[in-house]
Amino acid sequence: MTDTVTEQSATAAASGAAATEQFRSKQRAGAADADTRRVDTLVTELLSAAHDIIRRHHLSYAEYDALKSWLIKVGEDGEWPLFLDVWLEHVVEEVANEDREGSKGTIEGPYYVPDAPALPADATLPMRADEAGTPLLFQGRVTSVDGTPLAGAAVEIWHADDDGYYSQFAPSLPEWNLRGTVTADDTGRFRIHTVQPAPYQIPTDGSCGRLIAAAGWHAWRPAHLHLKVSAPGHRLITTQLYFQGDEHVADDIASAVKPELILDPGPAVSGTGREVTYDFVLDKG
Ligand code: MBD
Ligand code: FE
Repeated sequence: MTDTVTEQSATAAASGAAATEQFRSKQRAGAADADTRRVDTLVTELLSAAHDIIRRHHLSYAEYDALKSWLIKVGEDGEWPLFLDVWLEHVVEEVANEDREGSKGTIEGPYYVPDAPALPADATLPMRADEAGTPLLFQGRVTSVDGTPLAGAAVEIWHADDDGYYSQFAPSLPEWNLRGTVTADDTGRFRIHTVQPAPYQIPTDGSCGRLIAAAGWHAWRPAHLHLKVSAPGHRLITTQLYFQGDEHVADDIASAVKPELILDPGPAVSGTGREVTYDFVLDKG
């Protein structure tokens, strides 16, 4: 999968195909065993919401055909993962995490790859020798909701490069670039040296890009770090962290920003780049 994609150009279809393949290879618990009544309820309500919109807005056959050809193209482009994660996942996440007391979560998005290289508590993410972007030291501590430090917690991190591209989903990036699985030390602390990611623009040449243009929206997500933080006996949190001052922080196309998730890095103590501290609090479970 990875090799094929890195040989292709940075098209919506190439990153869509990689995201579709990545999703197929992951097993979400319970995905296959929904019961008949639940499916009946959900699908009936979804369809009746659509029927209602058609009636209220007098949908024409021309519009119906435009919808049909667009839906076909989403599949051809492999952009279902992108479409769903940008426009629906934020509400799924809201419902899934409404009972948490610890750190806020947000959407996973289409570009997570499990099993990124294992790194020590004080680590530099895999990156090119000439990796562009402001150096960023992201450090903090993982504790339980009762304040107990979580020794050896796993901090999985992945983010876009200075051009807004993710390794494994864009051409000519080394595998695992800017991805890692950091193990916190025996006081739950971690120090991750990386570079500041750039804002992410949804591919404009695919079906999601066509929708955005047709609706007169913009295609941007604010720059962000993606994280999954976990420890034994605790609920894994999937989250993202954003940056104060980013022009898209207030109008993320994926509606995934929360005020608690905005970082404000200062100058690095080392004298090079910036640094910021963010602590994760995990719910028990
Ligand atoms: C991303 O990088 C992302 O995080 C989401 C949710 C959707 C598209 C691209
Ligand atoms: Fe992202």
